[in-house]
Amino acid sequence: MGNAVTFWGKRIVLATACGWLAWSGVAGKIRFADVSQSAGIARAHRTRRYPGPNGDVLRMFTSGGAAAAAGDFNGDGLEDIFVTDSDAGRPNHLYRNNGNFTFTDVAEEAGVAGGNDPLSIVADALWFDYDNDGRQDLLVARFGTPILYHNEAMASSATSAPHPGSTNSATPSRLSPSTTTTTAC
Ligand SMILES: [Ca+2]
Ligand SMILES: [Ca+2]
Repeated sequence: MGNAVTFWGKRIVLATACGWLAWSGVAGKIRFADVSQSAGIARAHRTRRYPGPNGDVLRMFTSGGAAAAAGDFNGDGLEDIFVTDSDAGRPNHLYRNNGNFTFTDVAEEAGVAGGNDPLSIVADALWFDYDNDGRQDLLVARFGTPILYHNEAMASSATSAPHPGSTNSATPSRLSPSTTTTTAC
């Protein structure tokens, strides 16, 4: 009996909420606009190309390497975006959020542009603080071996203090490949 009351109670609450949204017009006002061009992040993902009769099939797999990961790598309170590329020698992109609806690609400066070498193909990425030092580190998954980048320094903004344990404080927001973890996928 109690479960039945709970079930119908939830149905009534849900119906009331949907009715309110329809009546208020809130649901109809939700819209998205494509601002990737003006934000500076409109770059096409490229797949790895292979010669031979099975080249197209192999290329299809690397098409699945188009990925993006959001995280505040420089600790300024603004979410930044890491975007993968999968073609041989092509750089990944680390878009630093400028806070004014634009982004700047700082992948080379931060040391995370690489990874698409002859034996490995960048496929995905994840921000997380693996060593609990308060800085977001970056795991780049590849067809091949993954790369774990340790975040070496905080943001270059005046409001961010250098990390006490940093060995690379002269290069703000640099991420270095960790030597503690590399295991095959
Ligand atoms: Ca940020
Ligand atoms: Ca960390």
